[in-house]
Amino acid sequence: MVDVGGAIDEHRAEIKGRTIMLLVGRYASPFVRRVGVSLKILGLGFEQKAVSTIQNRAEVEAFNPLGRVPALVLADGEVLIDSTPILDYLDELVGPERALVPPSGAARRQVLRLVAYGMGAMEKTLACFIERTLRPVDTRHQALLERFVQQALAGLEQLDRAVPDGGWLYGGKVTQADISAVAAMDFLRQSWPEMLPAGRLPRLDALRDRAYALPAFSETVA
Ligand SMILES: N[C@@H](CCC(=O)N[C@@H](CS)C(=O)NCC(=O)O)C(=O)O
Repeated sequence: MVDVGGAIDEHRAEIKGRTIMLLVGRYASPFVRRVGVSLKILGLGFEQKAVSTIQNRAEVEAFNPLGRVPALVLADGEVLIDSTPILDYLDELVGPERALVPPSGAARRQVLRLVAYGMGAMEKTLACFIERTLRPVDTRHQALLERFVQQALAGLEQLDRAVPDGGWLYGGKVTQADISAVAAMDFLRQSWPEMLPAGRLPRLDALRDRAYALPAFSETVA
């Protein structure tokens, strides 16, 4: 939760009287996407404010002083930032039976381990994106770029190995591990397609195909 004072005032009209949650950010961000997919899987109604951190910087900062997405505005105007605490809140909201991360024990540890591979891959892909597209050409660091992509692929390779034949990553149903894996894979493929040709991570490709049969995934494509 953040202090929503000052900067957010101009968005009060939008926030006030809200009866459903507002997801701030675009699905081009894998962090926003994992929240969007989770909201849909859990059947929680929400609206989306598809702002860009580059083109709509002031608007994003009104919701999150860090200028990052996602943010989630709750029905009472409270603003949550950062995908992990947002998803933690959603799991709490629906209760342990429906939560996308198991509540305790070995099951929780395993799902969180897989989520960490996906999150790591997203973070390293974002670092590649910054290095390749935002940094001035003459200041780019080739060795760092190679390291970032190797790290992103290492996370995805771990996930690829963990996909069981014909199934989800853990426990026979969709968990946050699957959501984050698909978001991470799509992000690398969209940002740098040559790094992830079809067939390089075949089990993850199969998981992605299964996931895309669900509207939560197919309706949240960037
Ligand atoms: N740890 C954060 C990462 C969020 C993040 O880095 N989002 C990117 C978009 S992919 C962003 O807003 N970048 C803008 C910036 O940092 O200036 C989360 O899980 O939500």
